[in-house]
Amino acid sequence: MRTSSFLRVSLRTRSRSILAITLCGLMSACGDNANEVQTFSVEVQVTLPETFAQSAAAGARVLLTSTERNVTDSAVADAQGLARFPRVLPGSYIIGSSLALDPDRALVLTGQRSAITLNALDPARVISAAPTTPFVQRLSGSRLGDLVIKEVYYPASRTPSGGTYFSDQFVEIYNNATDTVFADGLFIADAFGPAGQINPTTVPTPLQSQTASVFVSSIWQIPGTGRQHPIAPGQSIVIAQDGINHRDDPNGNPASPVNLGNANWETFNERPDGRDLDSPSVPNLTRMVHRGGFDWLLAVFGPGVVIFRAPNVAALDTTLVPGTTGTWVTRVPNTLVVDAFEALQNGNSAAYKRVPAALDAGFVFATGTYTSESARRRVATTIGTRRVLRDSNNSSTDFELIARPTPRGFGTP
Ligand SMILES: [Ca+2]
Ligand SMILES: [Ca+2]
Repeated sequence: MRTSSFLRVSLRTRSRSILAITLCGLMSACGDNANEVQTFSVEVQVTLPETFAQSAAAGARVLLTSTERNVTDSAVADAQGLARFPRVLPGSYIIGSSLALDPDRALVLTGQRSAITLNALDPARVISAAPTTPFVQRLSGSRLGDLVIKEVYYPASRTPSGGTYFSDQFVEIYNNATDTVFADGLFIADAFGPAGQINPTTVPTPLQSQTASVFVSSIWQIPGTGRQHPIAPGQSIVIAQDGINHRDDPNGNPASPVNLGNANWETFNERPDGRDLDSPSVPNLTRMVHRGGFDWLLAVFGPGVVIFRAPNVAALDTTLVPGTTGTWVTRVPNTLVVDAFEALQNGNSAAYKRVPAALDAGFVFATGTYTSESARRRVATTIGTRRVLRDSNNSSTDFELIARPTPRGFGTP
C-alpha cells in the first residue's frame, strides 16, 4: 500500500487530511487508514527550580499550542511531574507550563510562606517524529507582589523626512500582583554596556563577570512618601522620556507612534542650556544619578532596564569601568532588583548581555533602529478582567516584539 503510507507520513494538517479523503474517494488503491494522519505520543517532564526542595512539578498545567493551527491542548502533570499528550499531530508547537503555589506549598518547597507563580516556555518545538524522551520544562519565577516591566519602547521612530527621533521612548511598569503596590521610592535605571557589535571595535562590557550585581549608568526615582502613588492590580504607569503628545507637539515628530501627554512621569534632565523641556502636564521623576546624554536616553540598539528598591542610592557602590579612564557606573546588587529587562542589537548579540542571567536569562531584539517597534511582556493568563503577565525572568520568552507601542494597552497595535 505504497500510496497510503506515503499519505500518512507526509500529510501534516487537517486541511490536507481532508484532501486525503477526497483523493482516496477518487483512488481505488487507497487503504482503510489512508485518511488518518499519523500522530505521536508526547510527554512533557515539568521540573521545579533547582533551588526547590523537590524536583517534580506535580500539578503543573502544560499547554501545547500549535503555531500552524489555532489549536491548544492541555494536560496536568502527574505526581512525577509528567504530562502526557497521547495524540499529537506533526508540526511546530509552543510548549508552556505554569504552576501556582499557594503559601503552604511554597513553604514546603522554598522555605518561605509566600505565594509564587512559576512558568516555563519553549517557543518553538518542532515535532516531526515520535519523541524518544520527554520534553523537559524547568519552571522558574518570582514572588507575587512584584512590579514588572510591561513594555519598553526603545527603538524610537523616523520623522516624515526620514530623520531619527528618540524623544518618544518610554518604559511602562505594571502591577502583576493581586494587591495594590505603591510605586513611591521605586528606582529605575539603565544597564551599562553596548547592545551588540555596534562597530568593529565594540566589545561586551567587562563587568559581565560580576554576576551578583547589575551595573547601571543613570538612576531615576519615583517620588513619594510611601503611599502616594498606588498602582492597582492589573494597572500600570508610563514613564516617558518626554511627556508630550509626540505626534502634534511642535517639538515632536508627526510620524511618532505615541502620545505621551498623559504619561504618569517623565524624566526631566534640568540643565543650563534648557535642552530637555519640562512638560507641565506630566510630573517629573527625581534625577538621582545622571551620566551622559541630554535626557534619559535608552539605547536604540537595545537597552537593559532594571527597577529596584534600595534604602539609599548614595550607599550603593560607584565603580570605575575597567579599561576606561572616566566611565563610572553604580553597582546594584541583584538582591535589590524587582524586575529586569534586556534588549540587544540582534539575535547574534547574546555575548553582549549586561543583565546577569539570574535576573534575566534572555533578551529581545528589534528588526532595526528607529522602527517604531516596541517590546511588550506577554499575557500569561487572565483572571476575571486582570491580566497576569508572564514572568519567568527571561526576556526572550516573556517579551514579544510588536509593530507599534501600546502604552497602557494590550491590543494589536
Ligand atoms: Ca525629558
Ligand atoms: Ca514635567
